[in-house]
Amino acid sequence: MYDQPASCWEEALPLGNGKMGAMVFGGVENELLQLNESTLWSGGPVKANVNSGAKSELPLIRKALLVDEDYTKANVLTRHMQGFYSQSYLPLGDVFIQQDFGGLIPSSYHRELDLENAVTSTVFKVNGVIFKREVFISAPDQILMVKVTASQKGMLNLNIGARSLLKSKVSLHRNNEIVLAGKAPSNIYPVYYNPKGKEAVTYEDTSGCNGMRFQYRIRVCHTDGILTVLNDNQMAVNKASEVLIYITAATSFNGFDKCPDKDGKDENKIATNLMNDAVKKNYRQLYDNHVLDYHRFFNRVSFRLQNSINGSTNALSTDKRLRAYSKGAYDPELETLYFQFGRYLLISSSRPGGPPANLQGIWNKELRAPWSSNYTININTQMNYWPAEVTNLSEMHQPLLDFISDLSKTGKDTAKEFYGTRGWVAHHNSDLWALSNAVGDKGKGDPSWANWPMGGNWLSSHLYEHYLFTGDKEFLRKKAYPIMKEAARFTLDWLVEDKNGYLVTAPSTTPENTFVDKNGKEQSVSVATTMDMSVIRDLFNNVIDASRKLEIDQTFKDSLLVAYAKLYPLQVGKEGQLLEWYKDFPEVDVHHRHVSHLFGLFPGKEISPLTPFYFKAAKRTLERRGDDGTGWSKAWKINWWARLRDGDHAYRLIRDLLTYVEVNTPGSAVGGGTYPNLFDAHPPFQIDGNFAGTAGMAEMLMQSHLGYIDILPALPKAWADGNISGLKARGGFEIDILWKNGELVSSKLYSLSGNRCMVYTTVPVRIPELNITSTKFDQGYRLSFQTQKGKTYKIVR
Ligand code: FUC
Repeated sequence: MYDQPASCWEEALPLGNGKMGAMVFGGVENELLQLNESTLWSGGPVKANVNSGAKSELPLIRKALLVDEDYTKANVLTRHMQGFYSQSYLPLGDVFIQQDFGGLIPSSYHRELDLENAVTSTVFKVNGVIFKREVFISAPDQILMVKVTASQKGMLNLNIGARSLLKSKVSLHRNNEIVLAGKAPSNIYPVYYNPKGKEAVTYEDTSGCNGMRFQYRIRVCHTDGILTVLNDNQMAVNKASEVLIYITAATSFNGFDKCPDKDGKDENKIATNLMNDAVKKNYRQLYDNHVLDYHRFFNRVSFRLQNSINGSTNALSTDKRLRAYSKGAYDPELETLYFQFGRYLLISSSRPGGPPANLQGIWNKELRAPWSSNYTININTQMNYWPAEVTNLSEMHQPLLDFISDLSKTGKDTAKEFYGTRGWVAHHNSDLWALSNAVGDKGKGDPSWANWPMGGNWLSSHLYEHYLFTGDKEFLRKKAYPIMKEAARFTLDWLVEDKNGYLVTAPSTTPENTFVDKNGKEQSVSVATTMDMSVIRDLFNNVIDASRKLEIDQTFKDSLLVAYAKLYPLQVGKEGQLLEWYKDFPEVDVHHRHVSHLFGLFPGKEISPLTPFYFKAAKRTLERRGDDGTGWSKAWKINWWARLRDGDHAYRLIRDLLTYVEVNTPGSAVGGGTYPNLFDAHPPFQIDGNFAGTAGMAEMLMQSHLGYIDILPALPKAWADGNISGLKARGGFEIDILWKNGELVSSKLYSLSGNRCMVYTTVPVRIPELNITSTKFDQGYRLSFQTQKGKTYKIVR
């Protein structure tokens, strides 16, 4: 809730249905809806034969690394293995609604995003008339709806228009419809890359495929007012009491491998048909459809902490509340709001059939957005999906799983062309076109980020996790396993032996971090970083498990088991910390935002209380790294501290993540937090921190990665009383937890698949119905029992 219009984008409120996105500003005289369409990107399908010389560099790089230990030479040569940059996610355009009050200040003003129903409303009073605007974006009807009303008859006068940053034309149809139609650029360079003599944004195509077409349509109807056409891009409604504005959008995107221009879909037909279908329905019908659909997902989980159990007591607007919280105010309800906001954002930006949520979800206003608002798969894209399964939004994971399937196809060509291997590979960046090569425009990118061939391997774990949570064996057999297996096949070919007989990766980087070599020089390319080896162990484990579960591919599984035993293991350094590199190299920045070598602690499971030596080293690593970082870095740390079972430290990072960040703070590698609209601040805006914040809170309350359900593993003192319901655990369980005075009171467990269940608690518990009592185990108590599919089990003290 806010008591002023948004004065900038980071104060505006996001709406979305996975396909269309809108930022609603709530201006009194100038309302702005900044629109997005999730398939509107620059470029077209990835090119073939990108860098024919790449492969021949590999033996030279490996010699430089494994024989000569010449990291400078390896760095220079690794650059020769780069391809093109990814394309950019684009803004669609604006819809503006002007109401002229002669500059009068309204006597009351209020705007809000209602998370319970996914609707924004803006209400204000001028000259005794109450004006109200409600906006929502429906998934079932694929329509953005705006309803504007005045409390007195005929008092509504407004102008409506459209504009876009992209090459486009506005036209008026049938006197009540504005159509903005345009064309996306065929190439956009990332904002950090401006090669001399080349245009950063080009519409002209040089390679046989023009950029995609797009359009959005704004139709005004169901009004008692008078409609007039003002000029080419605006119309007016006068003397109305109510106006309904219907907005549809479409692009010609027709899949990652089809030219969106010559082989594109008919965007005009799509947007027109959607419009014609929607206008047959009135506001109430569309609203009811929307809310019914949204509730199906959002209402699965509820989370309450002490001060929200009896209803909200905080009357401050959200921005003021965030400021107060940053200064130390105790406000658990803001924390649960942040948790649910993350779930809301995932439902709004990632829907089955559409592309996955990108760096900004689906909300972007810039032609050249930070990091192209692309898929950065050395952490950010994966992070977006951390809350998907555990917070009971499995369906929203689907776009990522489909995207991985596309990537495995382009990645097959990249593996063959660049490395001469079987299987498929992806690096640190991708886009709508499932780009899989190392970026850098053939040598201009820094290998510390560009040349990281583990993106596909990491993403593959999402396929297996989806199976673990849903128990969907058909999905595992038909979709997940073949992709995971091909990633493992690439990896088997990619690994080489070092002089001690270990299997290592070379060249190898650890996302975006650098070390100091023996000549005192900063380096990034070396051998067998901990991140590489951890991701590979995770992948091999998953493929081995999956092959056992499916009872297939024994020979391949055995080859993985043999290779697994030879993988270069985790290393612990002089200070008791987990090493990030093959050797105990001095670090350039001990506080670096990436802590990739803790992959095995989270999201992986290699490091846990079951491996106390590494568990302790992981803790030491985090202590040395410190709590500061970008938004996503802090959010990752919540998850790590939860896995370290230190709820108070995890809580400290929640407080850090919810630090108010001033909107115009320059982009930075530290200083992350939260903007007034609760969007994560890298800074700048990047949505991953929101998602990982939500996932981290769930991880503090329940974990299930070690084959048992761990209830309240990292409950902070600040959350002494609370309840959560509807979390999901691996093995197919839904869980409700109620706790008081920092201790579990009761829990309900619903069995979705009829699997055996093991529960770990910090207090003794029992299941009266089954007449079983927990037994002491390690630091806590353990219950193990067979469940029946569709049955609920009540666990009590
Ligand atoms: C990685 C991170 C940056 C940023 C970018 C999108 O490169 O290191 O901090 O999040 O992705």
